[in-house]
Amino acid sequence: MSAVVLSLEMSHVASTHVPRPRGVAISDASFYNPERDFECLDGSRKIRFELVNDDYCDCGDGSDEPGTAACSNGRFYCQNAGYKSQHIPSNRVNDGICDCCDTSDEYASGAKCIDNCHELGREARAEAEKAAEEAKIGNQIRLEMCAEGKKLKEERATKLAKLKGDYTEAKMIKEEKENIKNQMEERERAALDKYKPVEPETNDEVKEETRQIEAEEYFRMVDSDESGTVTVTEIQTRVTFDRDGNGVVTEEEAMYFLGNRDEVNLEEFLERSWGNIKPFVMREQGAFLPPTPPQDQPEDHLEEHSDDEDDDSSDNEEDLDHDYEPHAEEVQKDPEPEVKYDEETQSIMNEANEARIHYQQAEKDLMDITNEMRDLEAKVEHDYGPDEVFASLDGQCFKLADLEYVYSLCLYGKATQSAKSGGSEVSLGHWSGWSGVEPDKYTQMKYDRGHTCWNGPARTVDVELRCGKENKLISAYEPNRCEYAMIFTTPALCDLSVEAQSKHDEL
Ligand code: MAN
Repeated sequence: MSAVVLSLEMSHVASTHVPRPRGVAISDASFYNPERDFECLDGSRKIRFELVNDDYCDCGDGSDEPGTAACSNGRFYCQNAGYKSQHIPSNRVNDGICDCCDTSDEYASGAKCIDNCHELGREARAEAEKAAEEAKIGNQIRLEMCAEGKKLKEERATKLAKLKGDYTEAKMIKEEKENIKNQMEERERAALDKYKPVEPETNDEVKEETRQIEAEEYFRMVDSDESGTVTVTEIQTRVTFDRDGNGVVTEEEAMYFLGNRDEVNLEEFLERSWGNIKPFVMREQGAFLPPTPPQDQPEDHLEEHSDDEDDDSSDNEEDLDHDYEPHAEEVQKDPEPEVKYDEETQSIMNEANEARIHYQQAEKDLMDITNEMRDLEAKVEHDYGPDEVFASLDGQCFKLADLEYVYSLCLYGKATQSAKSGGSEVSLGHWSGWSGVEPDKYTQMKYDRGHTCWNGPARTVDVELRCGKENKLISAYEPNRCEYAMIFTTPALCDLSVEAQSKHDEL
């Protein structure tokens, strides 16, 4: 039998002009020399050449039986002329199933195999041509993406340098405005002092004691959660502290009253806050009597006057009084006399308000610059691949719908899933980094820290990137529960020099 098999092998091989036993690749032909004993490819033993392909497994690595199914771990080589040559496990030889398109694996089984290598080759070539055409177009776009990426990098560096200058300037302006504001507030406090009711003559000790009692009472009232500290939030809930009368007690306004702290305890309140708070509380309570209270004016006149004031005055003081809701015991009283300040005090208050507004604007400008710098710095840190090719994709989002969900992928941002049936968007993950293995680092990206699955892990996405003539999300699925996979085509990966190299390796 072995002689028959051997002769068959050699005659088959003769047609390829390289004499080698059946199932041996051209590249391995030199190991199978009929003039010499055969040495198993793993070097484990030597056998007579006649024992190669004798349908009996002698080598541990199966290398003596490449053309029979005698070894469980051998490999059979199909030439597949007209298509791609390949290796199949040798135990599939003559098993009645056609594995090789040239039918060579079923040489003695009687299986009716048809040689369709040429047809497969034609199809593969057509596809390769299409892919090459796509890669050519993609490569052109890739070059444009690189140019855009480099431009973006330069623009970002220039912008960052400018912002650093702006930051220094904005910080100076803020400090300047803060100084002006502090000075104006000092003047405002002094001016408002004039309006304090004349207190009966008391000695200093009694005065201090009264001050403490009053401050403590106020502290307890404002400390609504009775935590022992008054916080910015607690201050913000009281209209008394709306200094500029715009209807909102800003954090900055609140901090002013807390002596630039987030929260104060009673001791600190007495020391730092009460001095700032007191004039406003008194004003709220109507303690600053107008120099000439319109006592004998009829009520309707008073109201009219008050409306007029509200209408044509941008003065915040009036707004503040207007917003103020009296306490229950005060509701019984007749309409409170309109608090009027002398011209100079009013003008100081207006100037103080203006100074506060300018300071707030300067503070906002500085904050905007800081935020912009932080965003830019994050972008400068990003790895945009060779020649910044992926930079222009930063922030771009791509969507894809299947039967149940709409998936979205924002590059360098986050990936989401929205059920078509409604409900809130589910985060599948945030940009984590490139996860491909060198030298193909830029063919995989990872998004993680998505919404946690019920009784499961936080969602993650692995994105595979492929060369394509457009940036497009072409596939999104969930291979394992809460582990998602996406395929994204991009011209960024259509590098013709790399393409040409891999084609060459393949054929
Ligand atoms: C949602 C979707 C699914 C996911 C389940 C897990 O229905 O996010 O993709 O598998 O939650 O409970």
